[in-house]
Amino acid sequence: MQIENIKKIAILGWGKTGIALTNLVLSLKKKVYISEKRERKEFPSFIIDKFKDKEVEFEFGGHSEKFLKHAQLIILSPGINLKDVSITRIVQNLNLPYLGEIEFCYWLTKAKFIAITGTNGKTTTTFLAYRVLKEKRKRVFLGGNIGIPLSCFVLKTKPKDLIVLEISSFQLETIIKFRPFVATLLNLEQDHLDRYSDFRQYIEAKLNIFKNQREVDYAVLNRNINFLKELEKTIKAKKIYFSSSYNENLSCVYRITSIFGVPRLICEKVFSQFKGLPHRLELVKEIKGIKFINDSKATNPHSTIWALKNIKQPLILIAGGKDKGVDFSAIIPYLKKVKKINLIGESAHKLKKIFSPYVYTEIFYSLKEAVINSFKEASKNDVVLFSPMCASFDMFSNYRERGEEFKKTVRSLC
Ligand code: UMA
Repeated sequence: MQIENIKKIAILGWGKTGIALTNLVLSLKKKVYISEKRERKEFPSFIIDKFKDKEVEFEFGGHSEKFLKHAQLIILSPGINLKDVSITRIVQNLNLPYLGEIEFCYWLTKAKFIAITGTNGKTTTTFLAYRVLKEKRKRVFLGGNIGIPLSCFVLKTKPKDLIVLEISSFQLETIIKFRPFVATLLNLEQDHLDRYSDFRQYIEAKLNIFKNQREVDYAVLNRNINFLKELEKTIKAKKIYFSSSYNENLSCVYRITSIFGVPRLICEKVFSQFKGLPHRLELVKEIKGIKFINDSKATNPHSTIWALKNIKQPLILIAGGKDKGVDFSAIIPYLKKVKKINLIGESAHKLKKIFSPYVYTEIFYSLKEAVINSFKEASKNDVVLFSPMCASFDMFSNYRERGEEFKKTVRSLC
């Protein structure tokens, strides 16, 4: 498939990725067809009009063969689930080539990719690897699942540049030739089991990160991962290991950046200046000796375990959200410091059943109510930790919006 021969491209899903892709495809002087399941009224008219002026065609309220048949290639947003029968039927019936945003962008650059995946800690690791490399080299780009679509900047990159990319299992499902120079697997825990039929399928998607690598490339691996022996056999790239006995994210950054000859001292300088990222164990405020911590990015139980391991004080935990079908009982051994769990969202009743034999739990109908009650119940030197262990989509558009709501409520408390 030669990009020069493709004149008409359909983009499925018009979120952050879809919008960035639209701009990219237009700048390549190709005709764009947007197909989006949400209704037209959910998008501001001025944005639609702006793209209509550029002859972009739209289909809202679902995806149809009739509309998509005009295209020669389909690019899928990461949120599009290829196991959704309505999508597979269209793709099969039309017999059109399809791929994801990462693969499409990969065609357009010769820069070297440092791709980082894993269940937890990938945003922090990606960000720190970027910051450290930036100390040594001028032209380093940051993007991917971290919230900056690759489509936004790929055309600015040159062959000697580095792209540090956080890459999710969703994005890895639709790669074909994408070949990172450095591929990193941080860890693997149960997640997204609402999209994958079992843990194995989720692992398979993640391992795609290594599939096109060659002997000259690098695979950065966690020595403490469960099935390391099995994994090693399938990897052609040079293997470099880090351990999770010390801080997993930092150990990994040392290893990634050592490939580019960055001295440890530079890493240490960057780590010491790093104040953490928003929505990840973020201290929002201390009121009457009670610390409020926003960990809205914790969208699975293992991420919440990380938070519980890192907080030493007694705490009230606020949790719950959209259930992704994962096993929550992994949290139980870490509940010793937890005085109470205040639950919200779609999974609240399920979580109550699991945790109430071990700790007092209560259900609230909004995050605001849960925060206000946690404040009433907490004592001096306690922590109120918002670490939902679930996705946000039952009550919010994303984890950032959820975290902002937590922070807003906390700030209004006194
Ligand atoms: N849509 C359809 N049809 C469908 C499904 C969705 O039209 O069948 C539409 C939705 O109505 C919506 C759009 O597609 O308008 C959303 O697309 P998307 O879900 O791919 O989301 P984007 O806004 O493009 O954001 C994506 C990532 N989201 C997901 O993978 C779900 C963002 O990661 C990422 O930051 C962004 O691209 C830029 O690369 C978020 C995430 O939750 C943070 N990622 C998961 C995680 O980290 O666990 C994987």
